[in-house]
Amino acid sequence: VPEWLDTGACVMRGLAVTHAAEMIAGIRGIARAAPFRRMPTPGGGVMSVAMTGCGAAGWCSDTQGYRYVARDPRTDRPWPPLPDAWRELACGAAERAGYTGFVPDVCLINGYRPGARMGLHQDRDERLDAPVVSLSFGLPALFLWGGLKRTDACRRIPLLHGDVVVWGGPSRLVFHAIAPLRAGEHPVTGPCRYNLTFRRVGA
Ligand code: MD3
Ligand code: FE
Repeated sequence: VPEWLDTGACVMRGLAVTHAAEMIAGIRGIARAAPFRRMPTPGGGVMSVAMTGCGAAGWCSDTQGYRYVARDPRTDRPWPPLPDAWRELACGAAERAGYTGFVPDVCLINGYRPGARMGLHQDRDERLDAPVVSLSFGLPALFLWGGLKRTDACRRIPLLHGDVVVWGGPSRLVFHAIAPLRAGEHPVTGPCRYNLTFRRVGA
């Protein structure tokens, strides 16, 4: 049952909960081939969130800026393949939100430990004509949902284990952030939160 946040954006509570154990096992497999790493930022800092990914490209940040790259800079190997079952789950979630024909080609995987956060940003490095589908697993997070201007006020939306968010169309460029993760233990992930975002990068 989609809960609409705004035109084009909705949360589907618990939609992925039955897939959690299998997807977390999949994340661990991907992380063996393409380890989680905290990336440098153009501003000279280091991100508190650890990242990896799978599919045709991976998102990278360094002192030069942000971009998608076809090979993992840490290993110089291609990113692990995007599992078909993951693509189908993301496509099905997009369809429930009204986005037909979404075929993601990348999945970015964020790993949060207590204290990790993601500052206010827009996602504009991939195709803007495709939606983004997000799956959350493990510890709860407070998601901050802003507007199209950086200075717009943010709504606070808790994201729990198994929650799915889809956003596209008029909401595709909304500013958003994740507040610092609170300490805790989750029965499936331990002291950790994972967020998977499915996106379209290529033609
Ligand atoms: C974006 N990840 O990887 S996803 C990111 O939980 C990112 O790790 C966050 O932002 C995370 O770029 C949030 C959930 C989300 C939900 C609604 C949005 C992202 C959104 C609405 C508009 C834009
Ligand atoms: Fe984002």
